[in-house]
Amino acid sequence: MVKRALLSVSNKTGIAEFARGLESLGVKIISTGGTAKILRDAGIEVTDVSEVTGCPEMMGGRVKTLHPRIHGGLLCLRESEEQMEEAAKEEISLIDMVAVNLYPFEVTVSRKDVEFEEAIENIDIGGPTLLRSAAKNYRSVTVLSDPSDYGHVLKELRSSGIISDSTRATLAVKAFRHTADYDAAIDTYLSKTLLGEEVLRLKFTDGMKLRYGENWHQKAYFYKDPKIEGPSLAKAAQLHGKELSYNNYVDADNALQTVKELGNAFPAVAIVKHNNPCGLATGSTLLQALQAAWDGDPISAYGSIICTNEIFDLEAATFLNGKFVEIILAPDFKPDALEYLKNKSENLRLLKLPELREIFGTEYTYKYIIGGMLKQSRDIGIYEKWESVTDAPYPEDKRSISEFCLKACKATKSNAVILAHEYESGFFMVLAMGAGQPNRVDSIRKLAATKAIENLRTIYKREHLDVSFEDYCQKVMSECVMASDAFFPFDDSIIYAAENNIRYIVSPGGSIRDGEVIATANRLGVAMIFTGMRHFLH
Ligand code: 93A
Repeated sequence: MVKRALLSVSNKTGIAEFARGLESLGVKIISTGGTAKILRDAGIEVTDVSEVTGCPEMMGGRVKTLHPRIHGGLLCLRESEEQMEEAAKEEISLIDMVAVNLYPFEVTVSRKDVEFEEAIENIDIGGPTLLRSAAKNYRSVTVLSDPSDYGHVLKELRSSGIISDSTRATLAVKAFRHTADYDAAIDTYLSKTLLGEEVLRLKFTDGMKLRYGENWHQKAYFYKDPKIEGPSLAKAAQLHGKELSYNNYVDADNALQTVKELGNAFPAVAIVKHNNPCGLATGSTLLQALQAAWDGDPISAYGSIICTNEIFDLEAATFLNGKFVEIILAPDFKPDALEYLKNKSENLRLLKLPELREIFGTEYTYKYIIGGMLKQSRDIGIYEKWESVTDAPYPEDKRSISEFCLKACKATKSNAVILAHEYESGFFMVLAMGAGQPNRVDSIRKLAATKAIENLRTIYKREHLDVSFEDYCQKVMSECVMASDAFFPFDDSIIYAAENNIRYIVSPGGSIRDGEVIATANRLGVAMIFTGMRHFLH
């Protein structure tokens, strides 16, 4: 039975309707100053807290409800004869329901112009105390800390005359979580303003057990960040296929981040394998971009994760006939493509993420190492300057492909070297990449350059071109752009690049041997840009 309810809210949304509903069920209402006024104005009968306590609200409103007549009424154990006698002796009436929402501390301190005094006055003391007292005694008291709960609580009360044990328990946990978050926000603010300390507090909810971790013998979970804004795997809806694995999350996140780099101007496709975009391309259609991305590394694309900024259509779906992929992540799927892909394999995971075309809301990334957490701002941007450093001028019409190449480079594990090819006017593809090598020369010589030639051979055979393979290869390589994620420590990388007919190179620069590197580029007729921005990715 709910006989008396205390309502004290900062956010007055819906409070009059809620109080009216309670009144109609015979519940007596007690309220603090501002809330009482709103209720009276709405024609609801209210007893002031000061009448209950026998004390006026004092200290400029800092002390309103902090009184034994209130907290005794909330905390008294109904099943304890002794406590009930004590309550009667002290003229404490029981309170069965509390609806409180707190001074808006977090909103206040998020304002740039907030004064310290204003922040302090927005630390609610009485409100959290009410919530905690009510939540502690949840077996007898119903606690509402969120206006979105008014409706269903009233409904329950109307239909059954009581609030069920499970509703009270759920609301109590919610109230404690709310006060914990509230205190955490105060700690964060005061640590910074009073002590100059930054508190790293990350809150993840909805922990979901995964089948296994990176390997079968490892346990794994996925925790969602409830505060995330913009595109994120946490928001993707799975339309079909097997449950996502730990590695799927890692790779799909890379694919998402990589595609986001390319913007929304054209269809773009990233094909990710082992946390590297082995294929990346733009195209005039999704199919064209998909084919070009696939051509970047057809071998690695087996069992890969595909992400695109385009709605997945039937043409693209048909292209995947006979090809094994793990995940397709897209803003949406055309109905016929969805049907086709569902029939293709019962395991193929299809993820729909309408937010995929929106801007990322994430400012920082985190990495746990044993004993601590690393935090850094996201790697945003591709270059700080565009400085042509060689005798051979860097043509302005190579700027777009170079930017594409840098974007691919920054999504690829270090040491990363990317070769990009303008396969059709205005559309680019990763021709090959060298990733994850502990030295840069191997990324070029043993991987990127070798793989580029292999990939060109496949394309050459398929396209039945009218020139010799050597001529085709030389033409493509001499027009392509090579990007390096960090500076060249020696000039050997330039030599290997030139040996493979590469004539355009973008690198951050900044090595103590830059002079030597530039001199070698000049000697070999290579044009080079220094960007001033490194893109290590570990
Ligand atoms: O200043 S307080 O920390 N001291 C109190 O005793 C107290 N009791 C309730 N703030 C207190 N409240 C808060 O007042 C509630 O959490 C609510 O946010 C607000 C409602 O005040 P009013 O009804 O006067 O607008």
